[in-house]
Amino acid sequence: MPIDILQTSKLLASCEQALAAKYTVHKLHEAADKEALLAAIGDKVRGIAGGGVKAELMDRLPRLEIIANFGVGYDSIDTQAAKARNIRVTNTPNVLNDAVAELTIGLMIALGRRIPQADRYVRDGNWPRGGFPLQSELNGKTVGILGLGRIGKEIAIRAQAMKMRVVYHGRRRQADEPFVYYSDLAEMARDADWLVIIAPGGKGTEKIVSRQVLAALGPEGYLVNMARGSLVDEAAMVEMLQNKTLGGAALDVFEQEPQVPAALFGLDNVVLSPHQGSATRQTRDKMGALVVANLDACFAGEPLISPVV
Ligand code: 8YV
Repeated sequence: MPIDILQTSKLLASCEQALAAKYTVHKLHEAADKEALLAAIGDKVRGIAGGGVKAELMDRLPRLEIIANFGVGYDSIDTQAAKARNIRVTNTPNVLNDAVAELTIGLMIALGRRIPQADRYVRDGNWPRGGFPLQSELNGKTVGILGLGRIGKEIAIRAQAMKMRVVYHGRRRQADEPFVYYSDLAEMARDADWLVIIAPGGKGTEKIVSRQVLAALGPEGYLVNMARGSLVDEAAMVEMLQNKTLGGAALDVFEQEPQVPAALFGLDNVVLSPHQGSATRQTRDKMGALVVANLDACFAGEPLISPVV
């Protein structure tokens, strides 16, 4: 008898095919009547593929053994509730480091040189009337990385290739890293030209990029958020981008995705991106394979590949 799995979000076709080949998959995210689906199959489900899992859902699945999250960030999963119920949780680390780091540098150059705005300038036929305003470069600037983890380190390597000076803030100093450590985020923001956010979301980091930190980054400073919208005081950020007390922002993530504050749409000191750090075929394939491999390991009684709980 194939094992019953609950899928909670849309996954890549390759991942869905691999799951369907081995498991009986129930798609909660596609169910017109979610209650009815859970009532019908809840007591059979032994695994979840996808994120967004709260304690209430776990309680509907008494035989649940594993939640295999599609993504490195697992802030949409109540890990404490999982632990309390002896449910394992896995994520998809490492396979997306390069993709996210590449997009980070891409968005930095896009913002510094106003690439989307320049593209629009040409398309709108403005070039013959005069050149595009002069912009700024990355080289010679200091980038402060908030969260020097697996992805943060890949960003640091690439920032150095852009001839930037790298500093970082996190919970603790990392003795093996050559970069200057700031124990105080606002101090780092004050000293940096760029602040790149690549730390985990969740309660522990909620709005740590506060109005005060944004003010320290200042009118010449650029913010890049590749992590979660929850880390930033978004209302303060929007206001400060509008009145130019913050120089600019390149944003891949937002507080209420896919909703983006409409006030950002009219600003020319902003580059917007629809949460696509890991969104390449190459990387999403690897993430999907890791979801399947963790489920397979769990049900084979083998060690999980990438457990977080
Ligand atoms: C995914 C991400 O887009 O890995 C993460 O934490 O934010 C992204 O890679 C997302 O998790 C998929 O739902």
